[in-house]
Amino acid sequence: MRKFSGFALARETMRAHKGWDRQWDNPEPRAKYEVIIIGAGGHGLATAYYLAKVHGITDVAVLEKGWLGGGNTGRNTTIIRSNYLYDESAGIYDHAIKLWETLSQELNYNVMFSQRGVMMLAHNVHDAQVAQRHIHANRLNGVDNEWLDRDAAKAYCPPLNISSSLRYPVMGAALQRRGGVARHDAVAWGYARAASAMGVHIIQNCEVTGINQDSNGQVTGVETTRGSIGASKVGIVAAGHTSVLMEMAGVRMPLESFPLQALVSEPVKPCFPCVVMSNTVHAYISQSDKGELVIGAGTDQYTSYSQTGGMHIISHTLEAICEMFPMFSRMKMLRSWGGIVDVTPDRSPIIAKTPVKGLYVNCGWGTGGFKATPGSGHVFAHTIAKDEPHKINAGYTLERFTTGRLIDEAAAAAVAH
Ligand code: FAD
Ligand code: PYC
Repeated sequence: MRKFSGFALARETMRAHKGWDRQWDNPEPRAKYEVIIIGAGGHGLATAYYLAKVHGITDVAVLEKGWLGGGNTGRNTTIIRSNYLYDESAGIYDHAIKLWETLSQELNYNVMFSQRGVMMLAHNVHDAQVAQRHIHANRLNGVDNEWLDRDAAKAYCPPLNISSSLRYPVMGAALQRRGGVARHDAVAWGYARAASAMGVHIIQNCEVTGINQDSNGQVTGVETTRGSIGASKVGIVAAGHTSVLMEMAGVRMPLESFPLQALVSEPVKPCFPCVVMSNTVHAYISQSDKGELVIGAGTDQYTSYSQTGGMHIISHTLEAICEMFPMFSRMKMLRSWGGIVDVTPDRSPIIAKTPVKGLYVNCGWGTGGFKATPGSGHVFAHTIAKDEPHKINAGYTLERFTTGRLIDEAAAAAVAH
């Protein structure tokens, strides 16, 4: 991957994104397609791309109620890592990192993937033990992760306050060097452009309002605000709204929807070298290529479809950030926003067939699905094309919530939810 610096980076970004809104067709919907994907976020667009690229299925429509990338894909804080505890998670998230590593070349679009390292702080003995358990489990799965003592954490991230007088002093950190960030909207645009070039229709301002089935329970298409559209396969990839759509097909989902917030500061010169997360104090931070500090909080504690969240959640996060990084205490907030995440009881996603023939679902990514975008699209496309899961998503079934074979990654989620 080429490394850009300063001015060259800005020039490259402008070049990559110039005319982005004209780089794919925005056609009228046809009466029928082979496959319909509901939701033009990163996961839906990646699914369409891999259906076309890997499986040769180009008769695909991606239906989006708003604008492409306007959901969580355009609202997230872009942290990418694969340092999860369980085998299923290591499988999907590391599959995704490997795809991230060549995604700009694959899409011929600079998604600005930057492997600057993700450091997760430990503030007490319990945190340190949990972090070390993760490190060992990750290594057994071939995923890089290493323990840094307090001074090594400070050397990796000089703005970090390691004073022992902090409310939650830093005792050390787990560092995944292959982790990092990417440019969120470029991911959506890159997949959209590449899928469109292979014949996929991306139809914005087209809300799905019903899912049609024949008398055998086979999907036959969808109702939308732009009329009925037929298809024998439909994939739902509509983070935050999955249970509403699945209910249209008569399936009740084990999901709850919560607002999750983030904010950015005014832009400043490069001063923050990596990504730092703390589960214990519910705060994480990185610096975007535009210079803003990107800061995120935990979810609100009540279910809601509002794309904003409680002020007390971000003020709690900012208290923690200012204590860990005192040099930021006088910076101004530029904007804050929220997205709706859907959360399963075991905090792991569902990427699966459903009880309705021809209906597939990809959801439940909670606070952490951006990092999975390429891997999720890749295995979901396989599931739809072959009508059976890829080995990487074989465990991410809907049935696990009735059989009890849970994955249970809550502790590795890194963001309270
Ligand atoms: P989306 O991008 O939300 O796409 C779903 C689309 O479906 C939307 O565009 C929506 O309009 C559309 N839709 C919904 N209903 C309908 C309908 N009826 N008809 C047609 N279209 C419909 N993850 C990480 O890995 N790292 C992070 O740092 C991170 N930070 C986050 C910070 C915040 C504040 C938030 C909100 C999320 C964060 N996430 C993070 C989670 C991540 O953003 C999501 O898991 C991921 O982007 C989901 O992608 P998606 O394509 O499934 O969903
Ligand atoms: O899953 O790493 C993550 C994450 C960071 C911020 C929100 N989610």
